[in-house]
This record gives sequence, C-alpha cells and structure tokens, in this order.
Amino acid sequence: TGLIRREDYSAPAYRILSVDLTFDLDPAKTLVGSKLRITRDAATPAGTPLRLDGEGLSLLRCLGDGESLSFRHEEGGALIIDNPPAAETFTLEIRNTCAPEKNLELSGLYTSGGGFFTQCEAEGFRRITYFLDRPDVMAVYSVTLRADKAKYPVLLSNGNLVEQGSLDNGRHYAKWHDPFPKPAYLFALVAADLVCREQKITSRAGKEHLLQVYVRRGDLGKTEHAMASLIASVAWDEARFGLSLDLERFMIVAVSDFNMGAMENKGLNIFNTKYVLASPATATDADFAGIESVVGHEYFHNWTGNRITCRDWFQLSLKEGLTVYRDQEFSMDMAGSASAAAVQRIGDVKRLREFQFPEDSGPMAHPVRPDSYVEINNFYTTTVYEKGAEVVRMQDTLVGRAGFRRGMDLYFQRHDGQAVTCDDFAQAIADANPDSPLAANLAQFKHWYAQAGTPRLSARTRWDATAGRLRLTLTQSALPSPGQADKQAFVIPVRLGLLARDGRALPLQLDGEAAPAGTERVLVLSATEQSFDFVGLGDAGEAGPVPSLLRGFSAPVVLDDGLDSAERLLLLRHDADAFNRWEAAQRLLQELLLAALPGDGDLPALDEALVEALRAVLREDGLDAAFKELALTPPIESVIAEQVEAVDPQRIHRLREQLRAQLAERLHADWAWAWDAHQLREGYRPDAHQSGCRALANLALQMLVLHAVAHGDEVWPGRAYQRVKDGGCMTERLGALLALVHGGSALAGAALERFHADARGDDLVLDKWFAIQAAATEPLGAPGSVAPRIRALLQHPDFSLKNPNRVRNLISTFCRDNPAAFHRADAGGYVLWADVVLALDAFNPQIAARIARHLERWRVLAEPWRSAAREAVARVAGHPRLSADVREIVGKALD
Ligand code: B3K
Ligand code: ZN
Repeated sequence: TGLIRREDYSAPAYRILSVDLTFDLDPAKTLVGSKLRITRDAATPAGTPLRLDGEGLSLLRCLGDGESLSFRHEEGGALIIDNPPAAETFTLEIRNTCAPEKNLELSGLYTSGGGFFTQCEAEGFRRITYFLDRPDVMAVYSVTLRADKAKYPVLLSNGNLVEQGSLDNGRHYAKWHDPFPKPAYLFALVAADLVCREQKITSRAGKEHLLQVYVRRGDLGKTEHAMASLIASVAWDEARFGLSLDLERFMIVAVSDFNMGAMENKGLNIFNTKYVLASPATATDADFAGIESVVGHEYFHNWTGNRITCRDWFQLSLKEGLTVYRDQEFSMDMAGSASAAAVQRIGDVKRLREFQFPEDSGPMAHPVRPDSYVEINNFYTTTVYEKGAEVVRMQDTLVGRAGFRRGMDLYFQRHDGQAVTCDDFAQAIADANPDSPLAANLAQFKHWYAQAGTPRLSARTRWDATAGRLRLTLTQSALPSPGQADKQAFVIPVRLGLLARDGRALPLQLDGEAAPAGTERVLVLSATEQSFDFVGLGDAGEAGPVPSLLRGFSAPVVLDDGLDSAERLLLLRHDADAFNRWEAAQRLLQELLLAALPGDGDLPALDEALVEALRAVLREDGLDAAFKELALTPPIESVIAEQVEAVDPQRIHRLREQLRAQLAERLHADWAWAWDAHQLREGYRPDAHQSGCRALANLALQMLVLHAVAHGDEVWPGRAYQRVKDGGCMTERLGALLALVHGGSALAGAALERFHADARGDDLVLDKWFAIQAAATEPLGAPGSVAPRIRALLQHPDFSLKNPNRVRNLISTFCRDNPAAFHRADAGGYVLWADVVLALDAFNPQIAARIARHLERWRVLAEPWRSAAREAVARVAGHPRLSADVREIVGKALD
C-alpha cells in the first residue's frame, strides 16, 4: 500500500552540495536545467546506483561529469542511474521539462492568474526536476529565471538577487543566490506581473534589510497590515528569542490559488491571498488577526524550520509544533495586555478542542510524531501543528520562561544548519535545565510525541476542615487509539490555584513545605495516580477550598474536575485565571445540553443563578469585551457531540438552538445594553480592544435578532439589514448578515443579495458570501433546505472547484461547521460530499483528501446517519481511480 515507516529511516547514500538551476518559463512547457554537485557518503560503496526523485517530468538529457549516463525510470517517475561516476564528488547535469499550466494539483511549479508560482513542501520539488527530494539533503541554490518580460516583469527566487537584465525576443532574466544550504522543500520561484510594497528596516544588530510584499496590481492598498505584521515579527523574534533576520531581503508573495495558508520558503514566502490582503472594508477582525499570526508563523520558520530543519517528515512537528507555539506567543504578546493575551489563549484552546480533539479520537488519530503514513500531505494535521505546540508549551511550563529561552539557545547552538529530530529538540530544552522536572522525566515526557489520543485527567479532593488540609488526588488514563492499545502514563503539568468560598485566592503550601509558595503553582503528575496534600488552609471555611485546575490549559487533556455547579459558579465569578473563568461558563452551558440530550424533551429553563452569573459577566466593568463574547457563546455542536456515544446531530442542534433562544430571551435587556455600549466611534483599528467590542456587539445583535424573529418584532432585523448595507467595516457588515441568516430572518435573502452585489468580484469577500450560506441554520419550517442550496451554489458562476479557497469556504464550512444541515436522514449532505470528493480527486488530491476527512468519524453517529454516512464513504472508497491521498483517508475511515 506504499506505507512509509519512521523506523525505516536511513541516512542518504548521496548528498547534494550545490545546485545551479535555470528555468525557461513557459506555461505549456517549461525547460529546467539542473547542475548538481553530488557527493557520495563515506559509507556508500563507489558505483552504488543513484536514485533521484521525479514525478510527471520528461527527461531530455543526463550527463555525469560531462559524459552521458544511462538511466532508467521507476514506476511513478523516479530516475535510477545504475552507474554514476565513481568519484566521491561529481557533477550531474540534467535537462527536463514540466507543464505548469496543466498542474492543477498546485504542487510543484504551477500557474495562477497568469503567473508562475511554486509549492514544494512536502514533495513538490520532484515535480519540477529530478532531485534527492528529502529534507535531510541540504544544498546551496543558484537560480536563473528567464521569461517574457511583458507578461512576467517580476522574477523572484530564494536569497539575494545577483543579476538581472534583458534578453532577445522580449525576454528577460534574473539570477538569485541563496547562501544558506536548504532542503528542496524550501525552494521557491515566482514569475508574474506583480507590484510590491516595500520597507527598509534596521535590525537591533544594526543591519539593514529590505522587506517586500508582492501582490497583483490593484491590491497594493491591502498590504499595509501584512507589512506591519512582518515588521513586528522581525522585532519580536529578536527581542524574545534573540533571533535576527539572516538575509538582506525578505519577500512575501500573495497568490489566489493555494492549497494551504502560506509557505515559509527561504527568503521568499508564498502566501494564500487570504493571509496577506486586508482592508477594513473587505476583511474581518479575525482576518486581520489571521494575517498577523500567519505572517509571524512563516517568518518564525526562518529559524525553526529553515535554519534547523527536519531530518525526515515524521519529525514535521519539530518545526510545526514549535513554530505554532512561537506564533501563539507572538499573538499573545501583540495583544498588548495580560487580559487580551488570555483571550488569545482561550481562542487557541478552543481551536484545539474543536479540531484536534476529534482528530485524536477518530480513525486518523496519530502521535505528534507519527509512526507511518501513506501520503505525507495527509499529516499536516492539527495534531502535528496544534497539539505539537501544546507539547512545546508544556516543556516551557516545566522549565519556566527563562529556562525555555536557555533551551532554545542551546538548540540553535547545537543544531544550526542541521536536519534533526523531535528528540534533539526536547533534549536541548532538558539539557539547558538539568534541575527541572522536564530533565528529571524526559524519557517519560516524550510519550507526548509517541502516543496518540487525548489523555483523561480526573481530580478529586478530600477536605479536612479541622486540620485545614486538602488532599487533591489526580488520576490519568488514556483510551486506545489505532495501533496503540495500551498507553503509558504521561507527564502532565497541572497549573492550579485554590479559592475560598468567598472567592479569595488561598496560599498554596504542600505538606512538608516550610511556607506557602504563592497562590498559583504547577504540580507535575507523572504516575497514574498521585495525591497532593495542601496544608495551612484553616481559614478556608467549613465547605473547604474550590480547586481551579489546569489553569491556562496547562496540558492538552480532558479534565474531569468533579466540581458541582455551585463551585463552577464560584469560579466563573472569582477565578483569578481568565481561562478558567471562561472554562467554568462553558462547562455550565455544556452540562445543561448534555443533561437534556437523552430523550426528546425541550431544554429545561435556565436556573436563575446561572442567568444571573452570565449577566454579571456581561455587565462586569473592566472585563474585556472579547472575553465576554467567548464566555457567553455556548460550545459549538461538534464539541457537544464529542462528549456522547451515539451522536444525533439534529437533537444537539435543536437543544443548542433552544439554549441560544433562552439566552436571547432571559438576557434581552442586557444584550440591548451590550449592543449600545460597544459601538465604536473612533476610526477602525484591528486591535484587541476594538475587535473585542465588535465581537460582543455582533453577538448581542445575533441575540437581539433571534429574539425579534421569535416575537415577530421587526426593529432589530431592520437595524441589522441596515448595517449589512452601511456598516463601517467588514466585521460589522458580516456580523449583521450572520445575525439575519442565523436568526432565520425574512430579510436574510435580500441581505445576502446585497452583500454579493457589494462584493464587486472581490474574491475574498465572495468567499465569505459562500461560507455564510454554507453555515446557514436550517430554517425550522423547512429543514433540509441547506444541502440543496449548497448543490445549487456549486453551479454558481462565481464558484470553481479549482480554487481551494472557494472549496474550503463552501464545502468545508458546510460539512464541518453546519452539522445539522450536513447530517440529514435523506443523506443529501453525504451524497454531495462524495460527489465533491471524487470530482476534486481527479485533479487536486490534497484538497480532495481534506474534504474527505469531514466524514471520517461516521462511526460516532447514531442511526440512521451512521449507515447513510458509511455508504457514502464506501462509495468513495470503491471508486476505481483514487489518489493515494484520498485512499488513505477513506481506507482508515472504513478500517
Ligand atoms: N509548512 C507549510 C505547510 C506545507 C503543507 C504541505 N502540504 C506551511 C506552514 O506550516 O507554515
Ligand atoms: Zn508552519
């Protein structure tokens, strides 16, 4: 089945020291010349056949040290040279062609909007020319680009521009040189008609750098935020980690057709337009935040990924987990205050729970460092990225911030310029902190890299009022996951505090300690069960302290804290940790839904105490509006679904809608207040304060429209409609549109039309128009109407399966974010899913496989959805011509 295993790794027999590439760019047939300096490893006998990766190429010529060589091709396209030159170091000259305009996989060299772009990670370079396309082969690149000057005035590649000039026949050329050895996956070229915003900056070290952001003509006005984010990223990495930009020039190029968010090619990052272009009129606050985070992420890769890269693709989290951790820290620091940073953290944890937890309990569950794969592109997952970041964060927690910086310094000191493993990283962090609990438990800590699945952590207390003593017992367990039946105990850092019943933070002193150590600390659970005795709690009151556990989400586990609602209400009111305040609200709301799920009754009326507590949060002075919005939004349907055995998506949807309706009703006056109190009068800024106000105002508007529709009142829908027309920025207009569409207002249709007309062909705005319809709540009067609508939208003149952003906005939004519309008894959603997966798989397997994943967890569904979903998956699996990408996903789903 083409399964690649981590344990089969062997060092390369040959390495490439340098490569000289020339491109004669032509959309139909591009000519590639490649001159490789190759060296044979000391352990490799002379005459050992040389195998170069290649895929879909036509070979024209192959010379070894100037002599022609005989060669053959493997099935799949690799090139085998049975008798390479015997010299230890020799030159291989290759000429081949590829066909960029036929490349709809968007991997390798392809065309988009009339220009040439590349995407080489993970294995795209082999679709450009024959090469040792593996990350532990690092070469120095010189690149010459030749192309028509009028059509492709801008010619870019990695590193520094060495030379450029004109050629005959209206063509021109540019030569680039990248002094840093790099794996092929970091190669990039761009040839297109672009304009750029540029800015010179001086680093802390006093060096000058040129920063450039390239976009299509007409988009220049939307590049300010990307440039500001890049400048901030450079400054942050210098200040926080002492890492400076190592090139004279750093470029970002935006392209509309792109399989993922962005790519960290050395000195020449290529970005999905979604993560570059923004103006207040076209982008939401979330888009602005996404740009800051992704620009940071790709820039930070320059050190964590490029200077130190991965030995093999099983180590992907070495660069991705670490770089996500770094971009999360960057965004937290950019948020500007501790409370805004906490909001950022809540958002990151929310994402982890919404996407990674389900992955970790489904058929694609895999360790942060996987053991095998069929198609590496299927392993750019939220486990490798986001859980990987949590694993790095736990190391930070276990050694402390200063210790983590020491560890990073040691990591660069040891491994700069190398291709290494996750073990090397953890070893460096531990070695720099020999007295830390990480160093003491390193081998055990590394189970986080090796074992899949989300561990369960349960906490129970025993209170001795007379002695003023609290025993906290922590127990961990882990469910089996594919290929891993039994699991070993993890090292789990548990950040905690104790609260008295009046909300006071209590001093934390463990039995045997001379004095309390503050009101917050980190316990390290390494056994299956461990008890911790807190003493000196004499003034905690008769009922004893309430533990606030796993503050800031100090470990990626599912916590059973054993608390009752009264204790949660106390945490919601008084916890000093914002994350746990939010958590308390979420658990209170979630438990209502879970309690009501069995049977088919309505959601009982909310307790006055809960309503009062939520009202208090909403009205609390000095609390961030962004926090309020997060706390008062109930967990999404898929998070509720995660908690139950046989999922009835319709029932979950119905109950959550009833919960929203009750919140709208019971807090009606408060929502009206919130709306008024959070209107901004100053000019647009995408900062934490303004975004928070807009988020809360939008939630308030949703609640007010929902309430109005239920009561036949037309004032709030009218206001929302007005705002769709003349809102001051995209966040306000989109928020109002959402309120109408999700509130089931009669004005929703007209508002959607208006929004489409106002988009005036702007691709990123049209994406939102598709997404909002894909997420539309099923009208209660006419359930089952969303799926047919999505099918109709597939035929809309603005829709194209060829554009990954369109596919994600319409199809992923529908399948992932709208469970009640997707999971219908008539299987309409499933049939649509299968049709789209198969249609996409014919030309873009990577995107097809992403869509395929939306139904991998069909087993958790109750009947009749379960059988219907299984049938759809089986239909895809039974298709005669399936890519390895999709085959791996549906195969695992059916296993
Ligand atoms: N490293 C790229 C992802 C490449 C995905 C290849 N299928 C973007 C990033 O994580 O920064
Ligand atoms: Zn990355």
